[in-house]
Amino acid sequence: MSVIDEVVEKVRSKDRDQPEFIQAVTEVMETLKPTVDKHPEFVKAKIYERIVEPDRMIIFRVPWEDDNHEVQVNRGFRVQFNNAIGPYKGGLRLHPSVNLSVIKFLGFEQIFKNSLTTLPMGGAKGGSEFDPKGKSDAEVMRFIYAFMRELYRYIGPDTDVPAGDIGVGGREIGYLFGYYKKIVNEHTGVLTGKGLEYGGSLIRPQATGYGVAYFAAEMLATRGKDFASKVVAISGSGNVAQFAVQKVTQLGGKVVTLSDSNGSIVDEEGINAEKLAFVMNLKNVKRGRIKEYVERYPNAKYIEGKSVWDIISDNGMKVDVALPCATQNEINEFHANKLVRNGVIAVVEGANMPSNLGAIKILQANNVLFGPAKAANAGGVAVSGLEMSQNSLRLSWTSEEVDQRLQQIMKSIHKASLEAAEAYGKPGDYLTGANIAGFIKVAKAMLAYGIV
Ligand code: NDP
Ligand code: 2IT
Repeated sequence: MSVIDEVVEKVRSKDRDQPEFIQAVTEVMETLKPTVDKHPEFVKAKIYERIVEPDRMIIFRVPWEDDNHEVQVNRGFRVQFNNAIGPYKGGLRLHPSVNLSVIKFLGFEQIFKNSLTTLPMGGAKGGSEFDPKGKSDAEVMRFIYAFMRELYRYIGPDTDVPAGDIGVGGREIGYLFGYYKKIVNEHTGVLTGKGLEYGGSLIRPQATGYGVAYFAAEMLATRGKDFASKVVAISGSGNVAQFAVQKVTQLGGKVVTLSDSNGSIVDEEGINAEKLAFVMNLKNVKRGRIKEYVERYPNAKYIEGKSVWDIISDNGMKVDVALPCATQNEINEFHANKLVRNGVIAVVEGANMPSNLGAIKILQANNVLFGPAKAANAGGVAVSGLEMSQNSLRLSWTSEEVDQRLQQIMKSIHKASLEAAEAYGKPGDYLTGANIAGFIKVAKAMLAYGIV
């Protein structure tokens, strides 16, 4: 049995109640196989065994009072996975599906993603099964204060710097930062995704979605193609999806789908800038549902209970590029086969782990350009890294400057992924390339520290 198989086996048996974490470990470890022969020093120092074990996992009670003065209790998580190359860094997710397995998978992925950005950031993730949907602003604020009342002792600008993820946007970061500042009495860059008035970076809200589009454009260019006149399917309708729509549209593509956890819309005429402004107001200000899109734009269709990938599969809808931007495991083998049959050119992941292992294999076997999450959606955390730099410098850069750096970083991740894939015998395989390129830097740093 190879050292990689042994590590995966050990995780399967030790963490058998953590399917998402096992999935992420399997995906990464399988692709690291070519590193084993080239780096006997990693094997000897048991780097593969060590990297799947988090530095620490913090789980805590979050008691708060709802608007009816009833006490509610949620569970908070922060998994500080690896700080070999920089302070822990990664988002906070508020969604009913959050559990230890989900946070561990996200924290594990974040190690390699952050390494790929070229910036000095370790990997972490946190969150709670608290559901912000249907809660008043006051309830969200009281929950967040209670969450930070415990989290504050484990984080800091040189220790661990959380940010947003599903269910955590500008409003939540404001409450988190405000409460941290109050109890620690320090105005420091302890969170990213902050408002511009109190240390945030221009382009951070846009960064993940823009980065996905930039990365996809780089991938298309390797086949002499671009976004012009391409039909693009995007899932989700949150932060990542919204700015992916914006950039893809600016690059000449036509986005025809969006979704939320209740259903999906198809707009064959394309979601143009005006329609996107409607979606942004609907989701970010009114906190409404995507089905309201068809009340405003009756030529579009809303399909309740179906994902974007279900609809494409059921109707034989032809799309050139697919950008899953909602959540994990949206695209399964069935969807992947249908996408292939309908002639998809590229599947580029905006969400974290939106394609399951079988789906990835099918897409790659059929020569579809497959852009893995940790490379394609790294623009968000990359600009978080730039926000940290600006906070340390006590300066702020212009949008042009940050966007320029974001574009450079996405280009460099694309190049590093292709080069590593080539060097380790898997030319054109972005998944293998991204995993190896991200891993090598972290592994070398771990090696330098000895056995800690
Ligand atoms: P948001 O909360 O802004 O939006 C999430 C979107 O996905 C919403 O439309 C939501 O629908 C939908 N969604 C969430 N969970 C499910 C589910 N279980 N089934 C179907 N739809 C679902 O989050 P983000 O846009 O920030 O995050 C989207 C993805 O991108 C996540 O995988 C996240 O980890 C990843 N990501 C985010 C980054 C960031 O900077 N924000 C950076 C890199 C990756 P509803 O409104 O019904 O909840
Ligand atoms: O998955 C991710 O990379 C994020 N949610 C962004 C993390 C960050 O620290 O900006």
